[in-house]
Amino acid sequence: MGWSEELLAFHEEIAKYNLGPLWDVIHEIITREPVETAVPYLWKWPVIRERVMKSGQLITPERGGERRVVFLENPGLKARGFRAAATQTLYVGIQLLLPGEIAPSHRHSQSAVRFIIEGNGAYTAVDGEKIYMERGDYILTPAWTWHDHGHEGSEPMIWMDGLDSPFVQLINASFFEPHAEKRQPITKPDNYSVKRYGVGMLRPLGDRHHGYPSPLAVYQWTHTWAALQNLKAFDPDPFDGYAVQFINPANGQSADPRIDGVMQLLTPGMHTRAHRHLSSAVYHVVQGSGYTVINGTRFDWEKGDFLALPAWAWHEHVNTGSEDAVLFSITDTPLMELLDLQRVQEWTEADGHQPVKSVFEPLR
Ligand code: GTQ
Repeated sequence: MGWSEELLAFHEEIAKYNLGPLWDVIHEIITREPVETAVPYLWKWPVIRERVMKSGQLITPERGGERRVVFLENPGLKARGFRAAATQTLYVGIQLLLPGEIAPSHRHSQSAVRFIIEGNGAYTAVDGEKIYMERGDYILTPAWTWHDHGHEGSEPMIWMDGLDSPFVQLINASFFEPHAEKRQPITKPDNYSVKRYGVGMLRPLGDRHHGYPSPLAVYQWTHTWAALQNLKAFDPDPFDGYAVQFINPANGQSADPRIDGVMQLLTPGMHTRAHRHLSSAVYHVVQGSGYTVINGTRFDWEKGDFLALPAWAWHEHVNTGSEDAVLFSITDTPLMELLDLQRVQEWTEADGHQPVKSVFEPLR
């Protein structure tokens, strides 16, 4: 840095008193723009699925400290000692529940959302209601609600968990409590929230529910799929194709106040324009095949794969297959908006497309 001997001695002297010189670190603390900590990364589904199934032979949910989950760990964050994070703010785990098993009831200050990948016959009980999980469903476990999972079916059940745990850890806001009983008492009819709010635009007259948490706990695939198909009659969003956000039907806001869920459809040949935003995301490929260019690197994906998009990374999507490609993603957009930190920038050169400088080689 070119500091004089005298100044360096001063740095050492004040350090003894747990004090520091701003001039020595100001450009590390206040960078011109976000620096790459989490890296763009892709996990192949066969790699994940094989390990998740193997975990089923090695550990039970109870012995696993409540849940049997294999999580995505962003190598950029792991290298900095920040574990169990897919992006700076988002955690993603792949959970396995076998027939007859119970993942015991607990609650925590972290918000959780789930996307169902395979199997049927399992439920998640949230706040006194059993919600049966089916492929493609998006399910909420709002912060501090009791939740346990049970399996009444006959085949392994696999789903994606999305939590804001890295963010909650960063601000040291974690609270956790196990329920006194393995299974919380069921006080409502099965799929209660869908029966009352599932249509989405109608509120049972006299229902006093408003605001938080969403009165709808599960967004069933048939509705999501129909919404996307209907959107195809219109022009797609230039950056996201045909995309819908899961909202709280009582207030029109993001279904969970800290984690956004998005489902997007790319028709064959569709190539979106690149942009970047401060919010980060983790994508899961529901169907189809294609690639996403992130900061000039091409990430090829197909059904089941997971892709981490760090904060402030340029990205555009391409469907290279012959069927509609569908991407589910969770983002921290609500957090960034709440904190008034969100920024969005469009890539303006070459019709909105980045030059591709390298191709990512995923572990297989
Ligand atoms: O199912 O409650 O992947 O509490 C991580 C923490 C799942 C859950 C995770 C959790 C859960």
